[in-house]
Amino acid sequence: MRSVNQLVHTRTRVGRRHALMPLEGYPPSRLPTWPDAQVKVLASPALGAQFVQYLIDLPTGKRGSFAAEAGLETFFHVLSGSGQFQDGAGKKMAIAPGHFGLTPPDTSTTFIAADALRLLVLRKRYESAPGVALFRGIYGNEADVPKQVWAENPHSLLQTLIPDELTFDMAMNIFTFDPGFGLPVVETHVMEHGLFFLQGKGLYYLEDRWMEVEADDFIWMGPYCPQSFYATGPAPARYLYYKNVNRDVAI
Ligand code: UGY
Ligand code: MN
Repeated sequence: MRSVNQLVHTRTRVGRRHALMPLEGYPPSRLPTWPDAQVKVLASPALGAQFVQYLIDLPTGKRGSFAAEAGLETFFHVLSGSGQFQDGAGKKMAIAPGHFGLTPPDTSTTFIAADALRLLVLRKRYESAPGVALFRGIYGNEADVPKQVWAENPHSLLQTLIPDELTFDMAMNIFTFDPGFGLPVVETHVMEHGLFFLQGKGLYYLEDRWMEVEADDFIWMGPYCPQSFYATGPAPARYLYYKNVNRDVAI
């Protein structure tokens, strides 16, 4: 919250196929299954996205859950805090910063905060494909996921949290760019992104404009939104982004 002496000028931009939304602009809401949490709905179909992404602040000692819902898969990533995760398929794990998981459709997910948890959660309708078996839940910590040199440039590193296998219809990746480095072209593609900026700052190209971005910004990029990025400032820039992958286009 800004002080009463400050201006309300904003970097927020919402367009037909992109949005840049710094966190300060989201009023928190509550959800029936997360009664004690402050929830920010970062992206939803109302924006144009074909997924729902949440930022959830769960206070110490509290719990929240998503019920099993037909066809909906659930990804989570722990930004801060610690506690317990369990899903309706019997998976249980202690969670701390960097832990993530992807739970298959029709399975509940529950979180209990030992120390105030800040979670990113993304839910979408799983797209099955003929001859492709449904995935099993996958869980880990970003610290254990190798940083691979991306685009033949050791100043741009990519971590692929979900294996690039046909059974998965989504990617969740973390980019780390040294200052001055980024995407070498303006990309334009059918896949959409939900992007949470984790660290540092930089310039993001969205649609037809360069925009300043920094930690705690959320960006939605819809299909065919022209996009590019380079890191500025003294520290590497890191962002976690969702991408729908591995499926044909319904016509
Ligand atoms: O995977 C991607 O499409 C990625 N290079 N896009 C992005 O970072 N905006
Ligand atoms: Mn992209």
